[in-house]
Amino acid sequence: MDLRKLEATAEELVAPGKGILAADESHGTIGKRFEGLGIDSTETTRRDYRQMLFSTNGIGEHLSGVILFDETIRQESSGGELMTNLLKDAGVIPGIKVDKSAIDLPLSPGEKTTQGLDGLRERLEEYVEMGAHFTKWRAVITIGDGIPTRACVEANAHALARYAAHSQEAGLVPIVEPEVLIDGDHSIQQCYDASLWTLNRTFAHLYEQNVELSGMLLKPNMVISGKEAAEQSGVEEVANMTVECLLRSVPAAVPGIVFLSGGQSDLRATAHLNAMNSMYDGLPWELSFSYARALQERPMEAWGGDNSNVDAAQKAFAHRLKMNGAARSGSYDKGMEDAA
Ligand code: 5MM
Repeated sequence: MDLRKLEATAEELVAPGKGILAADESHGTIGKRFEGLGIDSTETTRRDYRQMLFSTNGIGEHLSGVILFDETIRQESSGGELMTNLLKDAGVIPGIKVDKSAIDLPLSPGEKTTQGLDGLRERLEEYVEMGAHFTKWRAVITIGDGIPTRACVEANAHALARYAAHSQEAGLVPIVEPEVLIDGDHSIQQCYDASLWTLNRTFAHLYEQNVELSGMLLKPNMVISGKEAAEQSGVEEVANMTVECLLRSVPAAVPGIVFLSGGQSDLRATAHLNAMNSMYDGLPWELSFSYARALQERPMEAWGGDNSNVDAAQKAFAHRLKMNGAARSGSYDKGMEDAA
């Protein structure tokens, strides 16, 4: 394992003013997002949509990397160029989602575990050949009546660590994503407790599997109240509770934390990241983004399945990238939204 190379890639992914686009929706997930807008999900529409994102002018200014889905890393653009080359031409690093999705955890109603470890070594070798430099694996933790259970937290933390070790062995930076879901009516304190537990156990397993912390990135949820909670957390409260939770669980050797947006509105996801970066100085890790919905919601809506809307969609995408690029240094202001 070339640790220096892993560290250099991880550092590039959290370079100042830049973040990651998660464009790794499985067929089921992108199908759901397209369906909500009346767009058919076919190999061609998925390609056209992602091609629109990747060929947006100047994306390299605020985008360090893109997480791809298996279909996309093998796909060519309508002009016959590999999709990964569109990214490379823009100065953006291609990465790949390598989990094979979350399934029900046996004997643990309401909980999930993530599959995909079998055959992972061989799949990673192929992704290296195809030009990937980093990988991602998502684990799902649900808050509810009596859950999460120890069985769920341990199973997911163990799988994340096994995946991360495989990824580093292959020379690919792992992005370890333990997501405590926003779904439910739980309080922000319950989210804090579940996140702290999950993160501490995840780092214990990463240590046991010999994962080099300086050659990985963490992709966690923010600490936030449940979507259906009567009392909704404020921006400063989310920033505070999130950073305090991370300070108590994420070793300083980890170069960066790239948040998922998890179903927050795009403006809230930007405001929360901005608040963390403006309220805290001298944190041991970079605080950045690896959003899917919070970057894609508006461009997807503007595109609407019609390639004659590409200009408007790319404008919406470039704008969200610029806003989150500013949030990286705490220099975002809501007034910047209207200046577009
Ligand atoms: C939580 O999902 C990840 C981040 O997206 P959001 O910012 O929208 O929360 C995302 O990378 C996710 O892993 C992909 O969308 C793929 O999910 P599926 O369920 O299709 O594997």
